[in-house]
Amino acid sequence: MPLPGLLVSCYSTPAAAISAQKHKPHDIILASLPKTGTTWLKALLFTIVNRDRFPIDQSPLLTTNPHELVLHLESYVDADLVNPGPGNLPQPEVFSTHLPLHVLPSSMIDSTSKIIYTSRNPLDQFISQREFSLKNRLHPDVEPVPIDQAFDMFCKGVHPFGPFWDHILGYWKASLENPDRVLFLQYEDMKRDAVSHVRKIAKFLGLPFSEEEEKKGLIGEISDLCSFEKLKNLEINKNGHVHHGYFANSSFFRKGEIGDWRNHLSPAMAERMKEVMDAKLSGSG
Ligand code: PAP
Repeated sequence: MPLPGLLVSCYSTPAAAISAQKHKPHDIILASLPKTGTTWLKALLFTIVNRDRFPIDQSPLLTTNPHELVLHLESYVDADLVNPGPGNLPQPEVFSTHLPLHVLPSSMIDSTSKIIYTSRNPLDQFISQREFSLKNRLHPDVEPVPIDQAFDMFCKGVHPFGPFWDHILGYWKASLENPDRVLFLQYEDMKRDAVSHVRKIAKFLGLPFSEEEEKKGLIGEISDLCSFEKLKNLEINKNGHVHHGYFANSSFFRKGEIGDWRNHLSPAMAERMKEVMDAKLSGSG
């Protein structure tokens, strides 16, 4: 069965999940559904964690796509590597995953790894994912699913790493039960105030900014370096590909806006999503 918007990813397979189960616990895990702010958080986490190694004007982000700096656990299924990572990664190591919480390796859940989760309005996520898939057609001979049908499937939870409500709720509940271990973020909040989120993330990771760093404006510099406009316009992100050459770097930087769904979906579709969210998320806080 085709997935919404031709969403066939190179790592959304049961084998990938099983492969990820074999991995060792890592220090920092960035968890997300696709298209909820993963690239942005990868840039931020890499820069926050490595701020003593790289001055902002010499950041590897200026010449490397964020997906090459923070690796994706499930991507290693092809190479069948049990413990991924270039080996010379600084501590703490940062990895990302799109797996739902209940599929994460138990060693990771039980360990002292910190988990940062990013969520996004599902309507914007759906459009972002669809546009990405149309840009990166892994099977150009297969006709894209019409948007109405894709949306219907999405609302029924048929999409990679879905249903989205289970994905969100799993990490949300974990963040309530273990606020020191799981930080739940929202893309929209970060867009409104990136600077305070940089501070919050660093504190959560146990790497708070010193008074001196605050004074010299490092938080603002990190926020600017990782901003949509800055990253999108870097030469490396205008050209090149990641994930075994499947995905154009530029396609990870489309619009970076809140509410783009309004340009693609009808009010009736939005109403349907509201009903789904009311039904699935009500009472969760
Ligand atoms: P991924 O899960 O495949 O890595 P992810 O990075 O989560 O994708 O999502 C991409 C979205 O984040 C895009 O949204 P859009 O399609 O609505 O435009 C992309 O533009 C947006 N994005 C990427 N980098 C940033 C950033 N630095 N700040 C804000 N939004 C960003």
